[in-house]
Formats: sequence, C-alpha cells, structure tokens
Amino acid sequence: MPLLIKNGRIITASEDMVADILIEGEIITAIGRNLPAGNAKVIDAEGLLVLPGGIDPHVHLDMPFMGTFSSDSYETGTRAALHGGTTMVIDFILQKQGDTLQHALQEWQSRADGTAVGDYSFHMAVTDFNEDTKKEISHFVENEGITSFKTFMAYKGALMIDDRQMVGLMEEVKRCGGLVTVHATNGDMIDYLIAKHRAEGKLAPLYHYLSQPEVTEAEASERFAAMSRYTGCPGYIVHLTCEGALNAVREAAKCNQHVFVETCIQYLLLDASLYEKDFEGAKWVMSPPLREKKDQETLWAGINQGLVNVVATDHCPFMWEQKLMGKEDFSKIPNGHPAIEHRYELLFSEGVNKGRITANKFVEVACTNPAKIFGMFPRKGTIGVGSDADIVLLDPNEEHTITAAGHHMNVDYSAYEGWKLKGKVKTVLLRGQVAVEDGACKVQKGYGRFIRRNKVKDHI
Ligand code: DUC
Ligand code: ZN
Ligand code: ZN
Ligand code: ZN
Repeated sequence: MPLLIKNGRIITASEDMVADILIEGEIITAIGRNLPAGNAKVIDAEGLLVLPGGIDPHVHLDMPFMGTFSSDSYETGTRAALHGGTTMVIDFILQKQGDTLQHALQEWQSRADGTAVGDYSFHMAVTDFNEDTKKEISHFVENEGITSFKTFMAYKGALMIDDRQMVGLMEEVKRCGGLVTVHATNGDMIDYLIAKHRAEGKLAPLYHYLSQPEVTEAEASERFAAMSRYTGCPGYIVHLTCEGALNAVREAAKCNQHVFVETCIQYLLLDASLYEKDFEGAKWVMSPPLREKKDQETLWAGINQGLVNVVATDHCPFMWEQKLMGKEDFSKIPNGHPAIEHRYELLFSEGVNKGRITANKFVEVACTNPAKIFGMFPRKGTIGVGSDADIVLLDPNEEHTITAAGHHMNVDYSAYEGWKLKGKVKTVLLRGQVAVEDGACKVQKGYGRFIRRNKVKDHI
C-alpha cells in the first residue's frame, strides 16, 4: 500500500519546506502540497521534521580486532542504528595480510548476508598491497560495487601499509575510479610511545591518550594529502580529531588539493579529561583518542567552513569484560566505543538545537555527503522523487536521556550515560517500510540490503 507523509517540515541539505511525500513501493514518487491520499496510508507529520535517513559510513560490526570481536553483529548493530535514525551503514572488510581481498570479502559477506536489519555496504581495507592485490582492485569497483579502499598508516604488523604501498594503491584506485580512505596517524611514532610508556610502567588508559599525541595525526594527514595530490587519487581521511590534522588539510587546500574529511560525533562532544577517570577511561579508549576543547571548536568550525564533510561514529563496541582485557596494560584494551545508535540524535541535539549548525548542515554531514562521496547519491542521502524512501520523522523538541539500560546496541555500558538530548527520532522508514515506530523495530533480520555503489568523484 502506498504511504503518504502529510504536513511535515521536509529538510534536505538545501531545502526547508512544508509538503507531503508520496511513497510507492521502495521509492518516493511525489513531493508537493496537498497531495491526494487516494488509497495511501496516511502518516501525519504535523509538528515533526522530515529528514533523510542517516548514513554512517564508518562502523565496525562483528569485526575481529585485538584478539576479540566487536560486540554488535550486523543484526544488533543495524537495528540499533535504525532506532536512532540511521538507515544505512558502511562497514570495513579487513584483508588479512598475505591473503586476498576476495577471501576477506567472502568472510564478511558470510557474517552480513541475511543478518542485517538496515541497509549496508562495505569499504575494502587493503592491508597488504602487492602485485596480486593490485589485480583485484578493478574487480571490486566494476563487479562488486565496492568503490572505496581503506588504508591504515598505523597498527603495524596487522593492518598498516607503508608509503610505497600507499602510492601504488592510489595509482591503481585512481585508474579504476575509486577513492582511498585512510586512518591517518603515524604508526611508528605511536608504537615507539606505547613501548616507552610500558617500559616506564605507565599502564593506565591515560597513556593510551598520551601515546597518540596530536602531531602523530597531523603529520600522517599531511603525508596522506601529499600522496593524494601526487597521484591525483581522491582521498578521504576518516575520524579526523584535531586542529593540527585539519590544518594539514587546510594547507593542502591552499595548493588546490582536495581531500574529504570525516570526523566522528565523539570528537565533537567528548574530550580527553575522560581518561583521568582511572580504568573507567577504558570506555573511551579508541584510536585516535579523544582530544581537547580547542579541537572540538576547530571541528565545529570546520563543519561550517565546509572543510569537514561528514560526521560518522567509528562505532566499534566492546563489552566491559572485553575492555578488562587491558586492565593491567592500556595497550591491550580493545580500541573503540559504541555510538551507532546515538550519532543522529546527538548531532541534532548538540548541533542544531544548540545553534552550532543549521538543520540543512546537519542533513548534509549526516546523510547527503556520505551518499555523494561514496557513490550512492541521489538514491540515498536525500529526499527527492526517485530516491529510496529512507526517511526519519523527528520531534525537534522532545527531550530524552541516553542510558545503557534503554539502548539497543549489544554493549553493557553507554559512552553517553545520562546525556539529556532534545530532539527525538519518532518514526523511521527504510525503502518505504516503516522500520521503527513507537520505539519498536518493525522490520526483520535480513531486511537490510547490500547497496552497490558507483564510481566516485573527487568533488561533491
Ligand atoms: N579505531 C578504533 O578505535 N577502533 C577500531 C579501529 C580504529 O581505527
Ligand atoms: Zn584466504
Ligand atoms: Zn581508524
Ligand atoms: Zn574505524
């Protein structure tokens, strides 16, 4: 049966208007004033904002990492995402060093296929670039619909590639029409600092933070931008946290260079004082670590300057028992924090409702830019005729409080326990189906679909 959303205030990255939306099947087929209901089921959105479904392009579900697995499966993670207004995520496949990209893809498909509740795609993380891997790149772009390739400049011995591999990969990805994304921190410097702190008996979570100073990120970001400029390959820096790294991007822009920038909600809202809470600080042990207030200011400004294009999460949850693996040694605390469910509402509450960004900018960084950068626009990331009907009805004034007891992620603490938010997701549609209503998920495990992505551009 068609659906008609009536009387809502529709906000896209560029528009703000009161109109009705007609949905037939999975698609939006008309937008206008006073559309006739016909045989459609009517959803009254009076007083609500009608927004595109969120896209979180940086999550780690069911990921083998640091001797364990991140605790959200594709089922629990994408369901939690839907509860919070995020209708699509992009996860990371990790190549095993010495093995093929194709084997890694199969392994990830076996965990995600038939399991996801919300829509998803994959980035392919290339951890071992060589003559064999090189031959696989075009297949991913042309046949698998996977057009972004993730790299790590840190985590030596497991995930890191060196600059020789980076430049080679960039040349090949450019040739094939893809994008190279990067975890840009100087892995050798970080390994040195970790070893030094451990040798000195400095083992608390605070030393995780002190082992990854701002300069490690600024330096790697600058180096990545230089290699992107040299090869002409579009680049995207994931989870950028700090002033030094954003200034490296700003400098690159002065030479007409353009790399896309993603930050994550935690770097906008939380700061490194949380590491002073003894072992409780392990809840926020992630890489890169939380930074300073001045970095938060830089990132909010960067969003408004158009330098920061995307707000994601790097959602990588671990149960408290898993975090305890590092009780005696910060370097063994699994890195990552849970946020997939709360990014959208946190950014709305702290960003739009506190006057830091406009509602249009909110849509741009939480929905539209991820779709554009990663080759899914205009099917995803906006509200338009012909787009997938991925729609969030949000009450901009309703207040609520984040608690671990009330969230849907498979993790036994919240990184935002007790945070009071203004602005609540009320109804979520995914491809024309009511996916969340009155706090309940209405679609089943397996409803989520793998979304094939197009080749990418170096501009949005
Ligand atoms: N950082 C994290 O905190 N977790 C997963 C991987 C990463 O780079
Ligand atoms: Zn294999
Ligand atoms: Zn990372
Ligand atoms: Zn990550």
